[in-house]
Formats: sequence, structure tokens, C-alpha cells
Amino acid sequence: MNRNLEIEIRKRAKALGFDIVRFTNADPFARDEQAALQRIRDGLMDGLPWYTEERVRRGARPGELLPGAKSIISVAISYLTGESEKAMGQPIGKVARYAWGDDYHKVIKSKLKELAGALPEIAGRPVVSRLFVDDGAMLDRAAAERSGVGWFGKNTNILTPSHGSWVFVAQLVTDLELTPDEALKKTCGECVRCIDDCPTNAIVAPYVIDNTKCISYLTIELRGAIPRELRPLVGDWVFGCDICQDVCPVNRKAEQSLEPAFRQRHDIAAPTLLPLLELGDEAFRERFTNSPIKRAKRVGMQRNVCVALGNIGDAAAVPALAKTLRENADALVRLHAAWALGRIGGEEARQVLVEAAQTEQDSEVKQEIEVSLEELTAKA
Ligand code: B12
Repeated sequence: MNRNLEIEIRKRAKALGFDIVRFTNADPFARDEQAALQRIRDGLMDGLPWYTEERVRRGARPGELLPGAKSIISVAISYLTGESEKAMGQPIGKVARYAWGDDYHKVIKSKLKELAGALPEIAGRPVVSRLFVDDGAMLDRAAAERSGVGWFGKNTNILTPSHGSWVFVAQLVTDLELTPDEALKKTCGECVRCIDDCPTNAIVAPYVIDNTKCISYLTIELRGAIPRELRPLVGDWVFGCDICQDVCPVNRKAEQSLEPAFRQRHDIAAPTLLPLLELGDEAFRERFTNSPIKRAKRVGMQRNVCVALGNIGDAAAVPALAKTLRENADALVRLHAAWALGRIGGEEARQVLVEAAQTEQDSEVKQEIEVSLEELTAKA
């Protein structure tokens, strides 16, 4: 066996653009399996129907994901790329940093494929491997922790000493014997900033997220209505949320990303909101080609835009919201437009709601209009 296997692999992975490269064995992730199963049983992963007990059991056992697995090459790559460029004079929303650039699944998979392709030459024998980044069953953060890529923050994000939590983590499971690195001996100590500052109180205990309250879930994964009581707390986030990372002291000294594919795309990091209400399905797909934002779908994004406009409270949004309430084909979007009009308030918004109450056919939208009107009357 090549005695410099780990050194060579690390060198290749770094040359491909990974910021951190570590190794761990392919033993099961026993603590993480139990924690994830408990989370499902406690209802804290509700709303993610694909996140099943069966998936967790498989994902916690690298040997089931790749028969003959001996080691995991565990990598991280930063997506921290400066501040967002904001247009002036119009309502704008916030997008979580991880979605400012190209779709990270594609970017990272292509790098890991190249790394996998180089392994036989490095090892001097055929190598079996399987890659994972985000969308596979693998418990990505468990591998990142055990290999020493970073430590678990109380917000459940993996914090790296060099790049903070602004990293994607990924793995190449292989049948190579690699000397494992040690897990880091770091913790968040007494710090609870992320817990205190989460507007929806989604971090219900250190290391435990209630998915159903996390703004990231509400704006990306949730397909239905955002619960009424949570809408004001979502603020101006229209895709994902970074609050628990923004307030984290470790992230203050994080190094910047060197990956060109993650640089912010025009009008994505801080999108002007009103034009987004006009997009049809085709235009949405075009605008967000090769962007993680596609996951929210056009309807989900327009729902989020309505909520953000309601929370921003700028009366300049009333005509666009009125048009959305009258014309948008999706009841889910109309319902949130009605809510936003009620939240912005004022005579013009009230008048739009009164008129829509006469014409709206969908019972849930009708009910939202009525509640919003009642609230406006109570406020007056
Ligand atoms: C489902 C999911 C979500 C869900 C649920 C989040 C969650 N906390 O599980 C939602 C949609 C809300 C979400 C949001 C986000 N996500 Co997400 N998500 C995932 C996914 C697909 C699975 C995560 C999972 O298994 N959760 C199950 C729970 C049980 O795991 P956990 O929360 O990590 O909890 C662990 C700890 O509690 C630990 N533990 C238990 N007890 C104890 C005790 C101690 C003392 C310690 C130290 C640890 C510990 O064990 C648990 C299991 O490992 C992974 C990709 C993957 N395949 O793994 C990406 C992933 C976790 N997401 C990622 C990202 C970037 C995000 C967001 C930052 C995006 C955004 N800006 O909006 C937010 C962050 C929200 C947050 N604070 O977690 C990255 C995180 C990278 C990192 N640095 O950690 C991942 C790893 C994708 C990737 N490959 O890069 N996500």
C-alpha cells in the first residue's frame, strides 16, 4: 500500500477546492442514529416525509451504504462570499448564504467524482467508493464530527475552526484502509446565542432543532401554508435562514470561500421582491436554473415573498399584492397575499380585501381575508 495515501488524497482533494479534508473509519454512527430516531419519534422532524427511521438506520451505517466500506474521506467547502449586494428603493428579501451561488450538489458531486476517479491511481489498485452530499441517506454531520472536520454547535451545525459553520460537508465512502483522524475536542462552552436569538425558538434544547419551527424548513421544505402565528417571525427571509449562524461568535473570524461557483448570482442574494410575484412556472425555472432556490418551487417562493412583504410593511407593495390576490392561480399564494395586505394595513389594503371577499371562491383564502379584515377593524 502507498504509505503516503492520506497525504496524496488530501493533496488531490485540496487541489479540487475542498477547504478541509479529514478521514474517519466506516463504523456505525451509534449516538447519531439514536438521536435522529428519537427526533423523529418526538415529532421534531415532522413535515419531512422522506426523513424516515429506515433512512436514518441506513444513513448511520456506512457499511450498508457501500458494502465493504472501510473508511470515509470527509470534506468541507466554504460558501462564505462577502456581503449581499442590495438594490435600493424597493422592498428586498433575504436568501440564506448557502443558496447565493450555483447548486452545491452539482458543484460538490463533480469534485468528489474527480477525487473518486483519482483514487485507484493514488492507491495503486481498484477502489470502490460512493459519494454523499446532502441528498443521500448518510448522516453528513455525524461523519464531519467524527473525522474532526468540525464540532457540533448547539444550533446543530458543524462548526469548523477555520471556516466556521459556513461550509457544506460531504463524504466519499471507500473500501480503502485510511488512518482515521481524531474528532476535535472543541465545544460551544457556555454560549447560547443561537438558542436565544432564533426568532421562532426552533432550537428547543442544545443540539436539538424542531424542524417544524425552523425558518429554513418553513421557507424551503414546507409545501402548504406557513402557520399563521409563525408568519410575523419569518421576517424578510424568502429562502432559508442564517440567523443561528449569523449570531455565532465562531463565525466572526471565518475565512472566505475560494470557490467561484458559490459567488453570489445577480439579484439572488438580496432579491427585489415585487417582480418575483409576477413570475410564471417557466420564468421561475429559468431565473433559478442551477440554483438551490429551485427547491422551493414557484408557488413556495411567491408564498414566502408575500410573507416577507407583509413583514417589511411597505405600502408600496399593496398594488402588487392586490394583483396577486385577484389573479394568482394558486390559492396558497392568494392566501398569503391576503395575510400580507392585512399586516401592511391602511385604507387601500383594506379596500382590496373587502373587494376580494366578494369574489374569492376558495374557502381557506376567503377565511384568511375575513380574519385579516377583522384584525384591521380591531386595530382601527
Ligand atoms: C433535514 C435537514 C435539514 C432540515 C432539519 C435540520 C436539522 N437540524 O436536522 C432543515 C430544512 C430545517 C435544514 C436546515 C438547514 N440546513 Co440542512 N440538512 C438536513 C439533512 C438533509 C439531514 C439532517 C439530519 O439528519 N437531521 C437529523 C437531526 C437528528 O440531526 P442534527 O440536527 O444534525 O442533530 C445531530 C446532533 O444533535 C447530534 N447530537 C445529538 N446529541 C448530541 C449531544 C452532543 C453533546 C453533541 C455534541 C451532538 C449531539 O446528533 C444528531 C444526529 O447527528 C442534512 C444533509 C444530510 N444528509 O445529513 C442537511 C444539512 C444538515 N443542512 C445543511 C445546511 C447548510 C442547512 C442550513 C444552514 C440552510 C439554511 N441556511 O437555511 C439550515 C440550518 C438549520 C439548523 N440550525 O440545523 C448542511 C449543514 C452544514 C453544516 N455546517 O453543518 C447539511 C449537512 C447539508 C450538507 N451536506 O452540507 N436542514
